[in-house]
Amino acid sequence: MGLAFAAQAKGEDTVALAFVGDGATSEGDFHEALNFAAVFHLPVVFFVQNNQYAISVPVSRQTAAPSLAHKAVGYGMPGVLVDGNDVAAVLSVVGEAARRAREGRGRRSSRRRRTGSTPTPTPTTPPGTARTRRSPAG
Ligand SMILES: Cc1ncc(C[n+]2csc(CCOP(=O)(O)OP(=O)(O)O)c2C)c(N)n1
Ligand SMILES: [Mg+2]
Repeated sequence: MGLAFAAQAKGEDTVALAFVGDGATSEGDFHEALNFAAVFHLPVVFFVQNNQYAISVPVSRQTAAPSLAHKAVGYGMPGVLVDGNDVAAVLSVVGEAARRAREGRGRRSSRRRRTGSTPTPTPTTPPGTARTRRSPAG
């Protein structure tokens, strides 16, 4: 987050990739980070590695959301569910997310330079799927 914030301030072409586990998405810090990143259009991609357990707590006991990707919607950012064992699919999804992250940074920067106004929210996009296995709370 800090890296992405600094890169944005310096106008660098950097995207931060943050890795967290499924259990981490149950913690408050995670939600604050997503909110901050979305509001300020930071060039950061949150990669949630869902191995179905937070130590011994199964995903079904961590969230009632249809998938962990749905958590992105509440922050106005796209969420994509992808099969982590499909390397090509992961590469494609992360590449696309990085491109979006860069564009978000660009929109905010150019708008600020022209008008100095507050950035408008990113449109809400329902979680997509990319060659994914279906699971109750993937
Ligand atoms: C609702 C909820 N609050 C708190 C916790 C506690 N918790 C949060 S992160 C974590 C352990 C880390 O889990 P994860 O990020 O999935 O890493 P892994 O254990 O898979 O390495 C635990 C036990 C929880 N599982 N569910
Ligand atoms: Mg886990």
